[in-house]
Amino acid sequence: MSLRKDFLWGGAVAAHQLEGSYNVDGKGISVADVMTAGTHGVEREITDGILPNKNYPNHEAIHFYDNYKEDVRLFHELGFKCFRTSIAWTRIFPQGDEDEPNELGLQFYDRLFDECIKYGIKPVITLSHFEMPFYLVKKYGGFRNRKCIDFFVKFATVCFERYKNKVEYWMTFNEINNQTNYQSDFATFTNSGIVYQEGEDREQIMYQAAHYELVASAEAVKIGKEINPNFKIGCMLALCPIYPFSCNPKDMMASTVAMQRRNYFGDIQVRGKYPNFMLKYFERKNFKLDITKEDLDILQQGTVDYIGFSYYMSFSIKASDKTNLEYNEANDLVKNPYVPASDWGWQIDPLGLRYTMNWLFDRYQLPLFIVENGLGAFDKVEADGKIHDTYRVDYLRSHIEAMIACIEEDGVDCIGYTPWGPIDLVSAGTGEMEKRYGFIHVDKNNKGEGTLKRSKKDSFDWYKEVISSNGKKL
Ligand code: P53
Repeated sequence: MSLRKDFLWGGAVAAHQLEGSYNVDGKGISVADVMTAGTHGVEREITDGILPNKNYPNHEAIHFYDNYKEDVRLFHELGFKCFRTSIAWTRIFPQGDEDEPNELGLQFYDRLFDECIKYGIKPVITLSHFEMPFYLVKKYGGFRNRKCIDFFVKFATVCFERYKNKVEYWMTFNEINNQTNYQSDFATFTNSGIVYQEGEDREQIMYQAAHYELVASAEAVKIGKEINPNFKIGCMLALCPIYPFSCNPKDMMASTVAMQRRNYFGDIQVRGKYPNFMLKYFERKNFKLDITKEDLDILQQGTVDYIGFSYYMSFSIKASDKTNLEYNEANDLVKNPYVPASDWGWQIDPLGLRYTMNWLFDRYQLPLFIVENGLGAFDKVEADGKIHDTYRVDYLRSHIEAMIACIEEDGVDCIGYTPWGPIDLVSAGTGEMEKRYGFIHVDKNNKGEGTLKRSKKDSFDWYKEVISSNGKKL
């Protein structure tokens, strides 16, 4: 086994992190539009609407909305076979509960997809990538409300119908499992539009929202396949494997539980039903969840075709007395002494990608699609005016090597690789511009200053060769 001839090399972004033009052509305000810029260690602030004198980095981002032609041409120069982006929900349904979609928003994605297709680049589309309408948060409480299932399904249906001849690969919810970190205000807000009130049982609310999203995802898959049976619709999981800290059987069991708890979403999206360990957990916690017989039927009818996942880092866990029953992502994870970390503390572990691919393929036997991977790093323009980003190349090379070994030696079926942020963009986690992933540099700093001019980093030529040699020249 080796890389397929049609292996989908490309890059991945999300609408809110690069488009800008946040209030243009009828677009509504999304959850990303009410988040300020933070830094490593300083969380982004979630404000109640757009307030004066705050820095909202997604409002302008890198102005891809007007610059997409130049950027797609650069992607073509890199040799992209595909380009993963999302459709900003608020361009299509500005508030989220309208009867009719916004035609100007739909037209933007027609232009963008046509531009990609012109160069033979397949659009790979995420429907909901941390950018649900803020109005749905205010009026309905986000995905704590069952009504959001219908709003999402309507949005998905409109997109499937409109782009059925332009887009083949879809994903429903980006990193749907990130919200298991319910202690963070950020994760559940970006995934599900949840704003917690004092004293609420956050965990129960998260599982309820997650359930509605899983139902919405399944219903969308089902409808999508009716609209075009050739669609490939995947789930999208943030796969951070959680290793046992030691070979102490208790650490091993803690790792098993943590992996189950973080990744049960995939079990449902692939197999169409809740795994027993989750049903038992809900029972034990005495959660009162609204899960109906109809919901369970829909989950079975809308299973996915492939496993889309992001891989950036691995975690590890040390058992505490109560870990097995009360696993808590925020408290139980520990630093791994065997791997280095990025400037943002993300543990760099290329072999972990091979482990993860095996774990996913053993579990699901479905094709894998690595739809995000990369190193967020500070770049410096050197005296010769260029960025010599060897650290970025080192990171990507080691991960691609692990991926190819996994395909060739372990026989894992993997259809593509789209590293995160081929062009510098706004960080989701911190809102910074200077946490950069790109092969293409964008002249803009954390304060929002800069010309937005695009230029190639050293990694640009490197990745171009990787693609043209189909992974042979690394
Ligand atoms: P940033 C956390 C953990 C793993 C992936 O992240 C994550 C997050 C959220 O921060 O998000 C994904 O920009 C996400 C992208 C995001 C990318 O990883 O924080 O799908 O939207 O930009 C990188 O460095």
